[in-house]
Formats: sequence, structure tokens, C-alpha cells
Amino acid sequence: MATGNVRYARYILFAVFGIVVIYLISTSSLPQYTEPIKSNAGQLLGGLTGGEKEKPAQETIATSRHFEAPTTTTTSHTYAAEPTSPNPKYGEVNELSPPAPGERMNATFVTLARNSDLWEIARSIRQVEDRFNRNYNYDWVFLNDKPFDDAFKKVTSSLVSGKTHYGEIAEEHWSFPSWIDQEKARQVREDMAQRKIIYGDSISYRHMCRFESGFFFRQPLMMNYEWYWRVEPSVELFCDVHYDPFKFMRDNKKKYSFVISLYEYVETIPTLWDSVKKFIKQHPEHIHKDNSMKFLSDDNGDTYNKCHFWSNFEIGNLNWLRSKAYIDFFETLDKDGGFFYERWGDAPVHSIGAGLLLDKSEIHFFNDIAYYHVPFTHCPTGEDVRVKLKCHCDPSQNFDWKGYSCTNRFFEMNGYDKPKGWEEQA
Ligand SMILES: Nc1nc2c(ncn2[C@@H]2O[C@H](COP(=O)(O)OP(=O)(O)O)[C@@H](O)[C@H]2O)c(=O)[nH]1
Ligand SMILES: [Mg+2]
Repeated sequence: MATGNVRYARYILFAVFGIVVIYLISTSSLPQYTEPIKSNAGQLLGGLTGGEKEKPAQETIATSRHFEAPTTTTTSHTYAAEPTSPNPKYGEVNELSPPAPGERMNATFVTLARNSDLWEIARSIRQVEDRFNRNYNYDWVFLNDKPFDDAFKKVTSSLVSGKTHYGEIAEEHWSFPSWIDQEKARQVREDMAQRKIIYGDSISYRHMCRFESGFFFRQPLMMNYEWYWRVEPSVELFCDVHYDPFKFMRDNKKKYSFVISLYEYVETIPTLWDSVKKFIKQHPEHIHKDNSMKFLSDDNGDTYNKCHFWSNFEIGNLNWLRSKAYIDFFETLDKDGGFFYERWGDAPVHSIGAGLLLDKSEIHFFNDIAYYHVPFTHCPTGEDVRVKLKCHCDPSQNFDWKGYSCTNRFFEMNGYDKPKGWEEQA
């Protein structure tokens, strides 16, 4: 009788022990696909402070560690009834990289590249896929002023988990418009070459900047989408992206976003602000009453302080770029010829467009998307975020709070508190 009780107690002990072990194993991995972390002030700054809540259990899925039991990865998915993405692989389960649960936005990555950029863009794609897209399977649109060759298509389509599309840019989007005085433009290039202004003598770089400013979002392939994430060759992503930034943008009414901001090289845009002021006068109806003029100008719009969001990284809304307001803005600038008579970059053009046409609350700073494009790094401020997101960037390299960054101004304009630890990185 006593022996029976002891045996019975031992069984209970084993059972309790077993349950505890299973519980510990099942809760040992990081929460996946949670929304970005809000700061104390409720700012959507993505992971600046702790305190976020884990999502309910049905929204977490097995990580690749659990791939030996793929059925468990599919049962909890909550796809929208109607897929919003044209991705034909949508809903397929890759056992090594099970798709994240939840709906998909009508979104795509977009890359402008030459065939010769293949191995540099391959590196970028691999990082974007490893850190984010292998679980989300968004499409990727590649654009080029020449036809893409088979090698480019073969390698890039093998790396992208979504569907890939390849588009050739129409000549009128990559050439001198009729109103440009070619001789005047040639002299400018010669002069800039002598003054050693970066890309100052390049025709193709000017076509590229004009294309990115005014045409990429209305390419036939891009017309299928509402959201884009721009990726350039040779960029790096240093942290896991554990939620869907496209969905974040939609849910939080964002239209444009950045990770790095800085001052533009003044020699490339001496008369850009004159054209902007002309636009403001001609189209006061397009200027948002809660705009970001404070970010762009220190004298209420009289002069430009050269601050801009670095457009080699962008997540944004294509319908906004296709709006009458933005098209009127682009066309006013384009008519003045500064893409060719100077060397206006698409970064200040997009930034001024976003700064004037959008509500300032529609522009988002992604603290938790860690990024490098030569020569600047955005490495999230806050060790807790970096550890949680498995970041491999050196925080001392973070550009955000250095003197040449404009991110400080963005925080001030919005009344955001700077994240803890920013002083050590200034
Ligand atoms: N198809 C094509 N893409 C280009 C050309 N020039 C630049 N790009 C692309 O435009 C983007 C910006 O060019 P990049 O050389 O990175 O300029 P930077 O980042 O300002 O130094 C990259 O995605 C390039 O691949 C060109 O002549 N043809
Ligand atoms: Mg680049």
C-alpha cells in the first residue's frame, strides 16, 4: 500500500517535471512577428524601450528549429480570406522558413540595377531575405534601362522567396526631356568634373536620379502594388525584422519612412529650393497644414537647411507618389531642369515632397531596421533592442546622433524623446 503511494507520488512528480520541461522549451524562443515596440511616450519608434506585450499564442509560429514537425507550423496561420498580394507562392509552406501568420499587404521590393550589379544586389537580397522576407515572401521588382540578362534573372529569382518581375524602362523615362538645353547641360557636367563633385560628370547618374524622383512608381510593373521597399546593391540589414513593416505602415497611417537622414551636398542643388518655393506658390492647395517644414528649413521656408531622408532605403506608399500633389510637385521641378543643369538627387526631392505634402505624422523613422549603405550605418540605439533582434552592427557606428545627421531635428519637430543611450553615440 505504502509502496503503491510512493510509486503514485513518483509518477506525479515525473509528470509535473515533464510539463515544466515542455513549458520551458516552448517559451524559450523569442516572440516572433510582434508589433514594433512603443516608447514610453507612445511614439512608434520601433524598439526603443522594453515593455512590449507578447502576442497571443495563436499568432506565434514555430521557428526553423521546429521544422521536423511542419504540420505545427501551418495550423495556426490566420491568412486573410482574400490574398492581397499577387505573389503566386502565397500560402505555400516552406518547411525551412515557414511563412509568418497574418495578412499580406499589396507590396513589393523594388530595385533599380544594371546587369553588372548582379553580385552586389545578390548580397543585399540575401540579407533582406534572411532577416525578413523568407517568412513573408513578398515579390521583388527589378528595373533597368537595358534588358536584364539571363544570369541576372536566374540568380535573383533563386534568392527571392516571392515572385520576381523584370522591367525595362521606357526611353522617355531615361533620357533628356525636350526642354533641356543639351549644350548647357554638357557645360555643367564639365564644370562639375573639374570641381570634382561626386557623379558631377555623369549623365547616367542624372537619368537615375530623375527616374527615381518621378517615374519608378508608375512603371507598368509597379502599378500592381500599393507599397514598396527600395533596396540598392551592397546594402546591409543588421537586425531581424520581426514584424511586417508594410503592415505597420498601413496600420499606423504612414506614407513614407527612413532610417538615415543627413545634409545634402549643396553644390548639387543650388537652385532646388527656388523651384520648391515656386511650387508652393503655384500649388498652395497641395501643401499639408501639418507639414514638416521645420525639418526642412530653419527660417520657416525661406531657405533650405539641406536636411533629407536618405532614399537608398525607403518603405513608402506608391499611391501617394502617384497622387496629383506629388506629380505636380515633380513636374514643377522637372520643368526647371535641375536634374540636368545641376545634379538634383532623388533623396532631397522625395524628402521635400514628403515633408511638404504629407502630414508630419505620416513620416516614420524605423529605429529597429538596422541598415548600412556606404558610408553610413543606422544601428538601433538601445542594447535591449539589439540583443532581442540579433543585431550584428557596431553601435558606436550609429550615425543617428552624430553632427551630420538630421534625425535629431526629426525628433525635435515631432516632440519625441531621444532613446536612452543616445549621448554615448553622439
Ligand atoms: N539600370 C541602371 N541602374 C543604375 C544606373 N546607375 C545607378 N543605378 C542604380 O541606381 C541606384 C543608385 O545608384 P548608386 O550607384 O548606388 O548611387 P549612390 O548610392 O548614390 O552612390 C542603385 O540601385 C543602382 O544600381 C544605371 O545607369 N542603370
Ligand atoms: Mg547606392
